[in-house]
Amino acid sequence: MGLELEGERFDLSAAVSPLSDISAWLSLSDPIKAVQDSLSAVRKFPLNSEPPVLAPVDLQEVWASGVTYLRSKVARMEESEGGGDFYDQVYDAERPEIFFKASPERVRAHDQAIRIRRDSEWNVPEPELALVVSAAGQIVGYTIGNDVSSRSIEGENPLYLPQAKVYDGSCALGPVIAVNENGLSARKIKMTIVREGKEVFGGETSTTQMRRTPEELVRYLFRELTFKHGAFLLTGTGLVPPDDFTLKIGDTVNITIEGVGTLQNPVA
Ligand code: DO4
Ligand code: MG
Repeated sequence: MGLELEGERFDLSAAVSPLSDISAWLSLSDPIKAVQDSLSAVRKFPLNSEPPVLAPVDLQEVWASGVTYLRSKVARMEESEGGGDFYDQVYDAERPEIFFKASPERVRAHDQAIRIRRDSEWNVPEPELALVVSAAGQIVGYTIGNDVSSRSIEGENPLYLPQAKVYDGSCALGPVIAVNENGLSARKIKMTIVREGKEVFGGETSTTQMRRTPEELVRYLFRELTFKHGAFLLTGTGLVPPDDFTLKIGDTVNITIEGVGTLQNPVA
């Protein structure tokens, strides 16, 4: 694992052995303090080369929250062949929508290709703030998640949700984890989609539009599940391209979250 400090990169795993990988870090009792305590040791291990950017996940499951932004609720009610009242209900309900999104080997890193399903005609990226959660249930950092989804399969029948959401290349995470030292401040989330050199979609939202708090979502996820290696939890999308838009092979999706960076993925 590497650590970036004021633009310089260091070899965190060489400096501090409990920080050898993401699961070792997330199983510590206080992962944020462990990073803070490493700061003087890590400066002795600068990284002089440009290491490859891997997805910041090793053994963690990726879960996702849904219908946490008004824009998501409205889009899903419109696409749903059955009218989609349940989206309206879950938006206001005490219990949030939380679903399994990806096992680690299905997650794509920054610059790796995400995929659209070959049996789906309407496909979109979903730019989401992803919470990095320790084994103890503490939100220790943030990264960027892309919950790539089939709107046609999801709209046909809500029982098809796992097929709309979970398939090879349907999730990207990265490029880095921003350690959560001060809680979640308002962050802009921006997405552009580029096709043959031209921007075909651009939009922006903010985490202030989220109807639920990150802590509330994590509390529900951890109610009856344990995560000995920690977990990732996507917090839902507030950006939905217009209904006549579908992703195409060859597009590039760029998602930027303030304080985290930009996650870029070509579509295959
Ligand atoms: O209910 C379907 C999925 C919702 C979702 O993924 C989102 O709101 O981001
Ligand atoms: Mg989503």
